[in-house]
Amino acid sequence: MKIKHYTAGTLQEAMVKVKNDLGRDAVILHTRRFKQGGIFGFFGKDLFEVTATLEAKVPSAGTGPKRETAPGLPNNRASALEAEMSQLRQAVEAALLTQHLPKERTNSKLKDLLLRNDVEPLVADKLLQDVLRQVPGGTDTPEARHCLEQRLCQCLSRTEGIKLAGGKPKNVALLGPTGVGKTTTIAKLAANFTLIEEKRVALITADTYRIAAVEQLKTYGEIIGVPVEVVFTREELADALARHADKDLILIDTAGSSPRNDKQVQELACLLADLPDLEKHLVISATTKPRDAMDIIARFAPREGAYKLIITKVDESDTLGAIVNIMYNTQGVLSYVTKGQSVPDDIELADAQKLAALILREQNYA
Ligand SMILES: Nc1nc2c(ncn2[C@@H]2O[C@H](COP(=O)(O)OP(=O)(O)OP(=O)(O)O)[C@@H](O)[C@H]2O)c(=O)[nH]1
Ligand SMILES: [Mg+2]
Repeated sequence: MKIKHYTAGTLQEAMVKVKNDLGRDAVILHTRRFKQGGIFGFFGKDLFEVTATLEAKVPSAGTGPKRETAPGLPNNRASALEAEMSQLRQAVEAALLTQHLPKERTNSKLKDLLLRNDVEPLVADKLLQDVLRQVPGGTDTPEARHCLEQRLCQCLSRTEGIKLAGGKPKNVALLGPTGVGKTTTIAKLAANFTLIEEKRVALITADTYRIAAVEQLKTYGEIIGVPVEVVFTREELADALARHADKDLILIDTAGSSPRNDKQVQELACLLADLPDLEKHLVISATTKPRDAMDIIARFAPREGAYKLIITKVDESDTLGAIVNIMYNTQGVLSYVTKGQSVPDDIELADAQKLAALILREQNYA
């Protein structure tokens, strides 16, 4: 029996060497991981060695002629080893299979496009699977592209801005991490509802962590011509809301909190808990890393569907995939997209068709 050893940086690479050299009938006899180089076993490079042969076919347990037990090994130990080898072989073959899937499935132009847009690989795969179900001919056709656009639209279709209540004030609080644009967005909304829709608006800020934050909102209030209240407690917030019962819209600014700071997140939740008819809009920057965005949503809006999402700074991000990831993975409703620092211009209602088209054309709002 001719036994050969194959070494590589990963087990998969070593197995590819085995398959290339011995073909698919290679029998794996042994695998091991070892370190090369380094000092006293430290800092060495991890390597994998696969020992394989072509000639000694190991019959599978329970089938074929009765085989002889390997010398020195009791019967049950030999079959345990055999089972282990068979499992290893199956695992390696499965790994090799995914490595050599037809290009169409793993590397289509549409998938590349989604990945370039920072859509997470898993989300991209799921979207393309849906496309393939409707257009079985493959993903690199105009039909598939059209179908993907529709699928993206569907994924982004939960959109709704602020709907005024009529007869009583609509209370809207913006919350989210620091510096994402909460106060600027409140100014944009206040200006649009006051100057364009001619509604009565009041602003309340609960961001008393920084003097500058209060001054920032007061300045916007003066320019737009709307009253601004500063509150420190839940009771003061409830009183301020009651004082503006004659308004159409009351926008509440909150202090930015780190999602990792439990105390801040808890304080914010307490401040806003049980307020009548309060609509919460979670503000997330389009530049946020996908994993961080999911973390922010989990921390600030743990109850699914109980919040709307404002995506800010889309002008600062090259890609819009972050919005797809969030909408695919949550039940949130998109309300607004902000696209610059200019008040009141740089805000618009979230529009699923526009977002889907921008993603497919690899364009952004800038
Ligand atoms: N490019 C860009 N900048 C924005 C946008 N929205 C806000 N900004 C800028 O982001 C910075 C922070 O905005 P703020 O509104 O103060 O953010 P915030 O979330 O209230 O910040 P904290 O109150 O400190 O948590 C400012 O320089 C804004 O002009 C946007 O859509 N695009
Ligand atoms: Mg602020």
